[in-house]
Amino acid sequence: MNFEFPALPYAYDALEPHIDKLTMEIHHTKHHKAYFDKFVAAIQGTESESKSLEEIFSTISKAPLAVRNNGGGLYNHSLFWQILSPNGGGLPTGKLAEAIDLKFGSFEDFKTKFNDAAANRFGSGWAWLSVKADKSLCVCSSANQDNPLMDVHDCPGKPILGLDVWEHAYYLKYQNRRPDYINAFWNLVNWEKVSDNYQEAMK
Ligand code: MN3
Repeated sequence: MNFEFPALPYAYDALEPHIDKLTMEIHHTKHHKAYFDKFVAAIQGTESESKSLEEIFSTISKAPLAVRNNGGGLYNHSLFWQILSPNGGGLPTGKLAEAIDLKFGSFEDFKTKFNDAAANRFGSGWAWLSVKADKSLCVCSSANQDNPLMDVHDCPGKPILGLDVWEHAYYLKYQNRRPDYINAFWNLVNWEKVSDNYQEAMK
């Protein structure tokens, strides 16, 4: 079994005031942990046990819904914790900044597009910045715990930045004000990590 439940790379209160301690604690120890446990249970004794999440996602349309939902939940949150940081915010730099300008015109235009994807995702889901097969960038959103690595997704690619817009990600602090949570998110983005993800996806 090559799957593990990742520790949070910072303290539960480290993202205050933008994301509160209780939300982070419940999100990691209850929601993320439950996806992990249910995913492990769903693949036990199947050939998926020896595959990577990326491999599993590439044929997810043929997998049981429990694998899709919980495998997605495991992967998506593991990425999400990594691209947040108490020292985050600011602007991307280097090759990633160039690629964003090339694709979207400017960082502000990219941000508007990403915010729209996050705000307009009806119900539960995620907003993504991905690298497509042709190595260009793409902003999109997905329902539930789907992601751009899944063969069911309409904007396939390798996600390098993701935002959880399930109510469990923001409701305790922001209640129905999803746009306020989305705005606060930009103060936390770990652009160094997103740049690393970008370089990895460009290989
Ligand atoms: Mn979540």
